Amino acid sequence: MPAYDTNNIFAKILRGEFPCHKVYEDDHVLAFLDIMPRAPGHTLVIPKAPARNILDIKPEDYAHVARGTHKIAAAAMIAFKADGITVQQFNEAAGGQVVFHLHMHVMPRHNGVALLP
Ligand code: DGP
Repeated sequence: MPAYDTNNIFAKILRGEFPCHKVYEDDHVLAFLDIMPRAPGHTLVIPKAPARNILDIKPEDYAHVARGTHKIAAAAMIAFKADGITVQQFNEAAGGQVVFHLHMHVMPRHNGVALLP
């Protein structure tokens, strides 16, 4: 697996070099709106630790990502009056990953409404 690229777009967002619409931040994670939302409120949760994807991250850092994802999912249910939440995550190009800094997609869902492609 290739090494972590410190110039990926989410690393730049973490360093404040590129803007984002921030939803939540703590010492370990940042959550912000996806620039190409597949559902209203589509949010990405990323670790502050440099990790390419789930194959690369330390378990203790992944625990922070899980905690942040749990928090955002619960908040999105309320904020978007959702009927459910889809959590999705891709690893390496073969696994559908495009940006190579670990991120969890949190997508509020409503009955009868499909995700955008
Ligand atoms: P994937 O690695 O397949 O999960 O796709 C990357 C996702 O990240 C995709 O949903 C679009 C989103 N994205 C890409 N570039 C940016 C960006 O500069 N800002 C934000 N907020 N989202 C981005």
